[in-house]
Amino acid sequence: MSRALRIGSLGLALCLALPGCQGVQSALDPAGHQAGRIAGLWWLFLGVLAVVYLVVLAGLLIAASRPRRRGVLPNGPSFAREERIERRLTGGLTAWAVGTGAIILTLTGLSYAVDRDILGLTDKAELEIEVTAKQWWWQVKYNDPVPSRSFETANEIRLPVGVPVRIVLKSQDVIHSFWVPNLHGKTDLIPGRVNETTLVADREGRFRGQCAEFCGFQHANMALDVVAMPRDRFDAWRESQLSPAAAPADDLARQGQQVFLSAACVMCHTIHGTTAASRVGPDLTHVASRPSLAAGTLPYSKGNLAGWIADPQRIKPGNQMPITSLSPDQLQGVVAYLDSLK
Ligand code: HEC
Ligand SMILES: [Cu+2]
Repeated sequence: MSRALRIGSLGLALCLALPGCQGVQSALDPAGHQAGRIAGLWWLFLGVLAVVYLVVLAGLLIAASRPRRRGVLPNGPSFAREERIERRLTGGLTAWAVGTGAIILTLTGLSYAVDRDILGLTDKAELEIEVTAKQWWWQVKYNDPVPSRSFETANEIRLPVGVPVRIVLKSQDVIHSFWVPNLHGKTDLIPGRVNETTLVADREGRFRGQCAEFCGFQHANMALDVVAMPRDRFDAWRESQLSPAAAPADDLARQGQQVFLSAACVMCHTIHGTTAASRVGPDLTHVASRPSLAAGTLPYSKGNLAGWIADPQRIKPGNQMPITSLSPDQLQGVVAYLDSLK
């Protein structure tokens, strides 16, 4: 056992020494209770199975390197000697079988215990966030018992540190899978079915997640971030998201708002405080406060926003947003308007 642990910690040390192993997206850098239990189990499996592997290999090497006995034993066949060898072999094989059984049973029992422990958080959730997967982005709704205090964002989940949050998982089209490795294992999102998982973050940070079930052409561009923040900052953020969109502050943005509300954009997007109230695409009420566009495809910047609106199909071919033909002036206005929606 101590040997397994030593091998485990050697692996961990090696892993942490490699750039990219710790940091943004790794099941081996747990930031939440469940991910911690899963990582612990993973290291234990690795350690135990590595020892088993080495023992089997050593046995194989010893057996292969022993000279083969040829012909009759020097002293001639001896019944007592055969019997001794037979007894030793039987003892050895029995110990091996019992050992294998014990290891398998222990690992199974521990997996079960970890599973129970992880599920035990379900009843403790204090907040509820509904995540609907779509080809190829995540709609994120913060449900509140008071409907007017519910709001919607996209491709980013914010949580208060230390508070278990129930994540209700739905899919609109095909099977997707919700996976934020630093916080928890995977849960599938299945059309016509509601699944649930619970997330809790033990420390502040931004943890990258992604769709973990191949769901079509742009599956790889279906990322989401989980941002864990202190409770007071989370509450302040929540209040800011609840406010309707900022009114355009200058002529360019005002002209941009007009274009947005008269072009096709209004058929698919919501901006609270305006007449745009469609839910085909992401809610844009506070789009400029998000770190990325189109589910992690582009980092948020004014230039990328313009590039996306000008030709979303070049940036993320096959996605559900068509090209809307806008004149350069109209595009400039729309970008100025959306960029003011902090
Ligand atoms: C047919 C529906 C449709 C129309 C019309 C449409 N969009 Fe979209 N839009 C979408 C969908 C769907 C996405 C998400 C694409 C993805 O990430 O796969 C999206 C994404 C976006 C995003 C990125 C939001 C984010 O948080 O990632 C912006 C900004 C945007 N649209 C602006 C516009 C503007 C401006 C117009 C009008 C010129 C427009 N859209 C027209 C459906 C539409
Ligand atoms: Cu997906």
